[in-house]
Amino acid sequence: MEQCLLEKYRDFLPVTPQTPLITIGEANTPLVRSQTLERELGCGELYFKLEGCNPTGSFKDRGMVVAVAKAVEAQTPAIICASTGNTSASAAAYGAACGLDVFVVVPKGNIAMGKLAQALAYGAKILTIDDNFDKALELVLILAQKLPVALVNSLNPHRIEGQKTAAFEIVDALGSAPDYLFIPVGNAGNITAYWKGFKHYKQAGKNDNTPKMMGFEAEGAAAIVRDKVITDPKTVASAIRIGNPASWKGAVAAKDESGGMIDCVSDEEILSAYKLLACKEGIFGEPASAASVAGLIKLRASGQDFSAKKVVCVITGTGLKDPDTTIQTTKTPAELPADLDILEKEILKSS
Ligand code: AN7
Repeated sequence: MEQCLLEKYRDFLPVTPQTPLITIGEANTPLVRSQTLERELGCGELYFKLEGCNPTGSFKDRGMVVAVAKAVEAQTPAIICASTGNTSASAAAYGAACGLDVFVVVPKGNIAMGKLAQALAYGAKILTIDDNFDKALELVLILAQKLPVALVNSLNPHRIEGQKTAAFEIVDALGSAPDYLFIPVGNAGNITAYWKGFKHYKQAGKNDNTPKMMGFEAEGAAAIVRDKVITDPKTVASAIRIGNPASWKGAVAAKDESGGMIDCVSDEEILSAYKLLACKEGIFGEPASAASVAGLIKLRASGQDFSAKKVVCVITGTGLKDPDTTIQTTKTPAELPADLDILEKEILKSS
């Protein structure tokens, strides 16, 4: 049996002899080489880190397994988080696996259907508020102080510790760190975690180099890029509809220390990358995930040369989470009579 995340990377994680080595199959996700975009964008090597292959379909499971193991170790009876969807799905799953009560506070109307279905299926208590994610996080921080519940948002340092293992896996797969890491930025925990991971692995002698960290916010929620809190963030990529990122400083440090950048991409650029990724690579990521690829395409279009570079784009969550966006952004096929000739004509017409 494969070693679980908590066992495999225990020397790099806050794992003590008392920490339960829980797992529901997180991490060890594929790093796949591009089939088409590498050539079309003229990258030396282009890879996608498929974090949608985690058990709840997003990268959140890496940090959640550590946060929940530590909550169990501390004998906390319950966990709580605010979420745009993926954190709540992950918290609900790990909480269920460990017999904890799970409370998730989510913004009304702005969480993708698949994510809501997950929290329901895993039996979490869902508290929907008539406000956005930033307000949900604000409230949850106070509740976690008042009540005997552990906060499992990425302000919980164990989350960042777990999430940094994705950087370890990339180095292990490539034999070194890439030249560039493209990653979506919402609450900015993940970019902070990857940067920490690349630095820690370097200190341990696993890689000599570190990548330039290339973070991309959605244009309508680009607080870090604009250097101001966005009070009413808007984007089709509901996962990163966040106007006051909790790990703001971590993201800026990752950018500055690595010589990278934090930029933003429009909804149009996000949706275009989302479709390209599915149609040209066979990779169905959720809209927020496509912000990494949209960022790469944007920089290439502005003349940046990646021809001798190793580039990794993090695909943070699976597209199955958000079927509504797919249906709204593609053409629904017309219904046809069950007739052989008509079907044959249709096929010939489109081949
Ligand atoms: C698919 O679930 O914030 O910059 O509450 O679900 O670490 O926040 C999700 C964020 C990127 C941004 N891609 O990562 C939540 C939540 C996907 C995401 C991000 C999220 P961070």
